[in-house]
Amino acid sequence: MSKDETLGEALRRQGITRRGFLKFCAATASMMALPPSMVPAIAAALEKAMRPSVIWLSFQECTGCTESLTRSHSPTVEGLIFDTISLDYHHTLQAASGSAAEAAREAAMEENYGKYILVVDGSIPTANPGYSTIAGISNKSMLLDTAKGAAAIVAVGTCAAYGGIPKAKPNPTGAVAVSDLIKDKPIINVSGCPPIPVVITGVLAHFLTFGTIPELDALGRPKAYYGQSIHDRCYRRPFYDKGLFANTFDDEGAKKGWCLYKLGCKGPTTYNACATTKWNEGTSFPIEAGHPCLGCSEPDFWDGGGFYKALSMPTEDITRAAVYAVGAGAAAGVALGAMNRAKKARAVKTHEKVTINDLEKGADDD
Ligand code: FSX
Repeated sequence: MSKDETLGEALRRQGITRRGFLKFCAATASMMALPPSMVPAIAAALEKAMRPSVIWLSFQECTGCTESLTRSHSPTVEGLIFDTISLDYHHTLQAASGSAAEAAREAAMEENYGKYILVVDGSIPTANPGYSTIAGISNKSMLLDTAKGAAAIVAVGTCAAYGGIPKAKPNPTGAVAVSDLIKDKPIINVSGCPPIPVVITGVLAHFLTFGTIPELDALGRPKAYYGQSIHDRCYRRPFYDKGLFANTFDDEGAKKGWCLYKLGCKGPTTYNACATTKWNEGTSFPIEAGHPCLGCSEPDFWDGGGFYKALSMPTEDITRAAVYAVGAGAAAGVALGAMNRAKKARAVKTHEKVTINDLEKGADDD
């Protein structure tokens, strides 16, 4: 696809039928978490869409984010790179290295100044410019330079979005997030360690289709994917509501698939789409495999008080568990539970951030 032709023109040139095109649009709608009624609008927008240029920088990270992208299934990464976007520079996937790679970055910036999407994974060390360099350029300086001509920045992974594991105490490199250094560009945080591949491609597809960034939550994440907590959409939620918990990884509750809350599940304080989108082409997600959610899409998840330490149990749920145990006689307990549920529902509805501390405080207040 040449950079001067629209996506619609390119697809027709490749012999894609109208039916095939609409199928692609339906897949794009689902990838962007939009309803099927949006398919005609997406088709109209994609007909006219130009191929955007993408520059992808990787700083302090484990390459899990790129590994995640290369496992996206709709569209395939090959399609994404070669047909839909122009990935002009990617530290891990490109063949060029050293000064040849830097020349490619500079050429892409010059050619598409003001129009390219900058994708960043990894945090940026600020304690010493020599901690992480590429072709002799410090990460901070490369970010500041490349951000200048970007139309928008996608911070892929919790490291780029919030500092992630490199920022965990005692943060020896002085790691910071992209948004700590860049203040004058739209930034979309696609958090998760790693982030869900379909969410990465969904955000890029949104920009390609509408030329705008999606609606974001208070932490800069697309609401379409991060609007609800893992707990809200978890298939084990009915067990939580009935007070049925696994207490160890091999007890009867664990074998019966009961709620993992007491084993440290951070689902109630974690906002992401794992429970609905799932992983590996929609096969499963950690909780379905019997492991508590670690809360990896939230800021400072590594310092959050222990992966297997239970969040404090809100009294409403102990009350509800008691009601299930003793029958309908505990009307007062039900009323108290309803009041607290309403309080929590309000927080979820308005997407105020419900943190580990809030839940612990809620338990004390109750
Ligand atoms: Fe961080 Fe990504 Fe975790 Fe790893 O690039 S979000 S350590 S999965 O690789 O940045």
